[in-house]
Amino acid sequence: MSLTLIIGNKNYSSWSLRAWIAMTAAGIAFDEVFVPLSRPDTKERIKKHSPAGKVPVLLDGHAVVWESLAILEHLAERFPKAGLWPSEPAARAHARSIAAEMHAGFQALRGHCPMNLWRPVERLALTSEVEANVERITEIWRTARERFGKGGPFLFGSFGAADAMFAPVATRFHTYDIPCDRVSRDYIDAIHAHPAFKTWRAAALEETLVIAQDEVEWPRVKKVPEAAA
Ligand SMILES: N[C@@H](CCC(=O)N[C@@H](CS)C(=O)NCC(=O)O)C(=O)O
Repeated sequence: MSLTLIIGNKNYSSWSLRAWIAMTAAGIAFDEVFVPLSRPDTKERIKKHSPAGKVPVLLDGHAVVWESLAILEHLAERFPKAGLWPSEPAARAHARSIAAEMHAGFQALRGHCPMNLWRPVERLALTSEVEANVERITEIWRTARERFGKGGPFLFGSFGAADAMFAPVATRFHTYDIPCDRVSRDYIDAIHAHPAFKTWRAAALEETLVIAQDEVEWPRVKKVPEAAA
């Protein structure tokens, strides 16, 4: 049975990136359907697939799965050998906890520093609420790397569902030049060096659709020249 993933703009859609990178990194084959976000017909087009009207949406035969975390759980169940969650129970419990914490939180960072892969790296002043998010996120990354990350550069060693949840967060740290510790910076670099992320980013840089609310310097749109990417 073939899988189809409905996604939004690669430059901006952080939730779409989560499902896409989990599938791509795990070598799960799927077809991709792009629905441009922030258009008059966006909701209607997504609602043809999912009642929630948000991307990502995974179509798997008769199953329709929405909400990025539910998609990751569905994939982990459907492709047990993909290793989306760590095999060791304590590590797996920890991975699920931080993935859920990400899914439910960090609104200040998400609102202040929208994912915007074509914006040149430039420091942005942060609010105290965003700084509190940064503190907690870097604590999450350091703890996972120190306790469970010995087998590779990702939170639990090899790339998995928890990394998929935090990948867009890592791009925000990079894009807005958010100061952080060495362990966190190495993790951010590992996400950026992952082949699946590079593929997504290259496609994002080719997009032309602009979403004003995600451009923090609006009406100026700062876009890195592709050659310099
Ligand atoms: N909690 C959802 C969030 C999904 C979400 O907010 N997606 C945005 C794009 S990144 C969206 O579909 N926006 C379209 C709209 O609200 O019309 C998840 O985890 O998938």
